[in-house]
Amino acid sequence: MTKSKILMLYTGGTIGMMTDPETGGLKPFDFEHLLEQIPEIRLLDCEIETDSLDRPIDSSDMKPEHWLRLAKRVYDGYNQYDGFVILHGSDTMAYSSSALSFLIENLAKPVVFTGAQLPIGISRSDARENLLTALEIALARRKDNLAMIPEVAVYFEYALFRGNRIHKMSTEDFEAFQSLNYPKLAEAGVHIKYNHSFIEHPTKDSIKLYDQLDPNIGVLTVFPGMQESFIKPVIENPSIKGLLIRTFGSGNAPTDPWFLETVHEAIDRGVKVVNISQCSGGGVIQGKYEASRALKQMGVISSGDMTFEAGLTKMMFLLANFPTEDFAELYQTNLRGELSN
Ligand code: ASN
Repeated sequence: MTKSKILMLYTGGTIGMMTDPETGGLKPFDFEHLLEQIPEIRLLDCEIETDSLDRPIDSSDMKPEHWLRLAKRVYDGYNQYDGFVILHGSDTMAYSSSALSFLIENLAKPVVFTGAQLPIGISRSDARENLLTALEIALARRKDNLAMIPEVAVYFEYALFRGNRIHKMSTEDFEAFQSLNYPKLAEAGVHIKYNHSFIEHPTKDSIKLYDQLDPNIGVLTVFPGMQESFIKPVIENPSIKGLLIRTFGSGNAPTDPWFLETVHEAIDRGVKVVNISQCSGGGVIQGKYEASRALKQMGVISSGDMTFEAGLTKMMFLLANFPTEDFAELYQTNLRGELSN
């Protein structure tokens, strides 16, 4: 029997960082260094091939161009490998895992993101467990030999999540991520227990790669006391095609007439305006309170229970790849498990 093959892609992040002796700050180090620290990888019954960004980065420097490159690398290697593990900084991992979930349609193999809160070289690091279990998950098969996780997922601190359902909640806990609106796909203890009914079914349709994202979007976080002079220019910016308004609670916003009028004008100009909550759990229900009724009436689109990261990357994805289709309808359709019906 031939051994399963995994492609491990290294983008950077704390997992492979070392302290720069000159500045005292943590900075990404090369992949060889990281692999040397985990000799246990060789004990796994599989072949692992590796690839890395030319220059590993702190994930704060992740851009849509990187997401397109990662998605293309998965697509190009799709027939050659049984699964993919992407090592990534935790700061923007939720954006990258969401973006990849949209860019690759009909995925039937695992794409598992992981990283760490402490660098691999530190004795208390969470990197070793995260990486080894992510590899095991990428290798896991069901009884019928299909991949156990045919989706983009994130493994961190004994839990596997759907990639477009997570949010980084803590800079301090090893349990950095949570998925408040969707159950964990698996939990790792002595055994890895898969939550079968919440895992996507592998599809028989062939995989499809989308190769565009439109970053011409704006984000506006509403706050008590926001001033017209600062906020209006953001909404009136002529180059934005989409605007995400981060609202309070279940989609509520200040009802000042200048604010509502400016949003209304943006919609009239053709800007796709989405209502997305500042809360991590629950979602937007426009019209539940008077404070969101006007937004609903003027055509602001509800993000439902999507995370901010999924809502933002979905907007970039739809604007670029479906410019002539009904944005509101597609945005409010569950495309990759990112939205509850
Ligand atoms: N700044 C790091 C990054 O996102 C944080 C981490 O990986 N824990 O690249």
